[in-house]
Amino acid sequence: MQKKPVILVTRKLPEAVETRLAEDYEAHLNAEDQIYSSAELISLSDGVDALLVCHTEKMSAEVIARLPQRVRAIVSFSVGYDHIDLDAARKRDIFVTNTPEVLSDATAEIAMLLLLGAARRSSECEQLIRTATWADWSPTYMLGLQLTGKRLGIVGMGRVGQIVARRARGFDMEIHYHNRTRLDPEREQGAIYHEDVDSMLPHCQFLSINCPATPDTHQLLNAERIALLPDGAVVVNTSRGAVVDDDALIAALKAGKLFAAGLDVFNNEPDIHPGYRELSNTVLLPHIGSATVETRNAMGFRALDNLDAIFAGNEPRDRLA
Ligand code: 8YV
Repeated sequence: MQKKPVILVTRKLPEAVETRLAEDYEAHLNAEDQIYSSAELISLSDGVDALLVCHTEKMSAEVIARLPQRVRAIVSFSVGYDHIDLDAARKRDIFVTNTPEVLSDATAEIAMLLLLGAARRSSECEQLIRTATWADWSPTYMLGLQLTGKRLGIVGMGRVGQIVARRARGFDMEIHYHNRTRLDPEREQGAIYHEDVDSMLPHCQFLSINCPATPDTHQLLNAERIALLPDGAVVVNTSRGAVVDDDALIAALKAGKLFAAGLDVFNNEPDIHPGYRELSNTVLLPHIGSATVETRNAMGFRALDNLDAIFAGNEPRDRLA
């Protein structure tokens, strides 16, 4: 009988996914779910045919260069791939795959939650209840902003961005977007295209960041761009923290330039900029965009489909390198 490929699984995955992994592969699971250092990743890759990683594992050029020769694939349990140096993988002829599509709905739901939560001050309100400091009701108490009928700008009109647009249309929002390329009219669904982000920002009473983290989008939302937003705008981010300049966003939230922000992703997770915690006008979530049972199972199975294709000698569906 042919030997099963050996897979290093760097994080604990949903049970159904680990069950299939253990059936089809010699899977080295991480039952304790401890985060491996770069040195541990390299030493644990000894005798391994592929790595199944999450965004928590930084597969830098240095790490990839030091992986044992036997490693043929890095299969990521994520749509984002800013944690993997694709050029370094190509140089080593290592396959790299991600898990697009299956997490778009769940992530768009979190964007809606953040838009609503930031606009209606949900964290601040809940805090009042939890700390037993809710004193009274009054006509001017805890006033927020309404989404209905407002203008929403979307930076990055990929799969998630398009679903955010669809959901926001249900709130009668007018959709503006910036994307590297304009969508065809069928996918645009009446959304207003802006060739450059700076010309879109003055229209955005609400802004949703849905673009990937790349060198081009690094700190895209900086002090100059925040200044272009209308006073009292709301910003939400469900893509990557690297797209935002934390100091600039915190300063704008403190100064009242922005009404609120809703963030699911941060620079340097989980040791986020402490300034966010001190602000009452932030809704802060611990990177749970794709954290539903259905979606995490689907991400795992999609990663396994990619692995299966690679070890069957076929082109994996979600090949990045
Ligand atoms: C995942 C994400 O939970 O897929 C992504 O890119 O940001 C998250 O939704 C995470 O990356 C898992 O590795």
